[in-house]
Amino acid sequence: MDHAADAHRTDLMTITRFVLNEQSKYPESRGDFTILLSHIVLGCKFVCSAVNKAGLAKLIGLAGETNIQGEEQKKLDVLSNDVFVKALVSSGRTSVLVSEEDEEATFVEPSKRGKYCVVFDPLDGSSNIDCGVSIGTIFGIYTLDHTNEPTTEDVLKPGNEMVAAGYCMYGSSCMLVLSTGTGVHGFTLDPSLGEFILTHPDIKIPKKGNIYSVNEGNAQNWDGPTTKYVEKCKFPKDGSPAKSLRYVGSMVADVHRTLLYGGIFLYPADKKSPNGKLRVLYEVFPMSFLMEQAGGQAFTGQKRALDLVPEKIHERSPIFLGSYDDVEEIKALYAEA
Ligand code: AFP
Repeated sequence: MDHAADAHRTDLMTITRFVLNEQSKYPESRGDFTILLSHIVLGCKFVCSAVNKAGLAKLIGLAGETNIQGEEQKKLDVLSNDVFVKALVSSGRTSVLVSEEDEEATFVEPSKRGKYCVVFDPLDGSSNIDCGVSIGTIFGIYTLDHTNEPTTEDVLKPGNEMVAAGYCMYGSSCMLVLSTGTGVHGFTLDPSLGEFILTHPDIKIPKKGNIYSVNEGNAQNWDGPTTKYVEKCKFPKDGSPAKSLRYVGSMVADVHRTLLYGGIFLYPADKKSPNGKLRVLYEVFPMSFLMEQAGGQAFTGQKRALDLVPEKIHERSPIFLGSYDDVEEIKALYAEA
C-alpha cells in the first residue's frame, strides 16, 4: 500500500483551508479576504452547476437584452451576474463592484460595505455556451484605501495594485485558479464533496512554449509586429519547429491552456478595433496578474499590461500574454517597429 499517496488523498487542502493558512502568516489579518473569497467560491459553484444543467433547464437562449458592449446577453450571463453581485454584496466585504454585464459600477450600501473592490466578468466566452465549450468567470480584487464615499476611481487603478486575481473554468472539470500575489494555485471542484481541492500547487508557466493562440480570422487587419510574429510562429527561420495553433475563443480556456502548457495568447489591436477586444479591468488585468505570478509576461504592444491605468471601467486593450520568452519576442518586434 502506498501510504504517502494515501495520506495525500485523505488530507484534503480545500481552498478555504489554503487561504486560511496564507492568512495566518499575517497576524493583523481579520479574515476579511477569506470571507470574500468564500462568497466568490459560492458564486463559482452556483455557475458551475447552472452551466452543467443549462441544456436541461432550458437556460440556453437569449434573454432578450443587449449588454453595454452591444453583445446579445444569454440567460446564463444574466443569471451568473445576479448570483455574483448578490454573493459579493452579501459578503459584507465589498464597496465597489464592476461587472462586464453592468454598464455602471455597483456601489454597495453603507451598512454592507467592506474594504474590497471586485471587478469581474461573471461568464466570459458566452458565445461558446450553446455548444458546450469551456467558459469561465474572471475576477480581480483591489483594496479600498480610504473610508470616504467610494467612487469609480477606487477601481480605475493599475493592475499592479490588485491584491488578488483568478478565474474559474467551467470545462471538463471545474477549476479555480487563484493568485493572492504569492504564486498561482489551481483548485479542482470535487463534485461529490462540493469543495475546491488544491490539485495544482504553485503553477509555473514553461519559459517557452510551442502553441500560439489568436483569432487568425482578423489577420488582414493586424498591424506589422503582430503579422510578423504570427508569420514567425508558422514559418520560423531559425531552425526551430513551427508552433501549433489552438484557439477556443473563450479567454479562460485559452489562457488556462497557455498557463499549463506554455506558449502565447494574443488579442491584438486591429484596424477595426484599435484597442483590441478584451476589457482591461476584468479580462486583461486578472489574466496578466496570474501570468506574471506564474513566471510569464503580459504586454499591451506598448507596455507591461499591469502598468496600464484605465480611465473607464469598460476600457479595452490589446494583450499578448504567456511564456516569458514568447512574449519577449513580440516585445522585440514592437520595439523595432
Ligand atoms: P464572448 O463572451 O462574446 O464569447 O467573448 C469572449 C471573449 O471576450 C474572450 O473570452 C475571448 O478570448 C474573445 O472574446 C474571443 O473573441 P473573438 O470571437 O473575436 O475571437
